[in-house]
Amino acid sequence: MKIYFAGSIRGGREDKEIYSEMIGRLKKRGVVLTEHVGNKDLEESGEIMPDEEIFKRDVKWLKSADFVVAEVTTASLGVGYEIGLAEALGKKILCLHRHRDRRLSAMIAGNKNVTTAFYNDVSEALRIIDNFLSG
Ligand code: 6IA
Repeated sequence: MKIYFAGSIRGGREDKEIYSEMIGRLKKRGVVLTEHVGNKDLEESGEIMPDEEIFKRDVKWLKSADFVVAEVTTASLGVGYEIGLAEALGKKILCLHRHRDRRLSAMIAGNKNVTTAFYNDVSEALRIIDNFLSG
């Protein structure tokens, strides 16, 4: 099983520890194509790779993925783009959002092709991930 994990990079790295925990759980279930998103040393300035290469590589990975799991609490243009593309490609998509934080975009919350789940703490998010991958 190939899983594409999406999380904010240039949108802000406040939740990188949460991404890392989610990726750790996802790795028990399959191959995570985008492990770098949870890398704590990865900063907003970007990978040492031209943007065009990053874009091409990520689109190729997204096309090959069975599942897309996105943490969407921190708004990110890149993550929004990936979700839209994943929908167009007919992927199974789970978007996780922390309760009580900023309100989720209607373009995600109102989209019936996307499973949206709110969580209070990481352990709850990990349970949601397990259920989604098993369902
Ligand atoms: O707009 P954002 O940068 O927040 O978009 C984040 C999303 O786009 C993630 O889910 C990634 O899959 C993808 N993405 C954006 N930038 C990169 C990147 N280089 N490398 C890999 N995927 C990326 C910049 C990383 C750098 C900080 C070392």
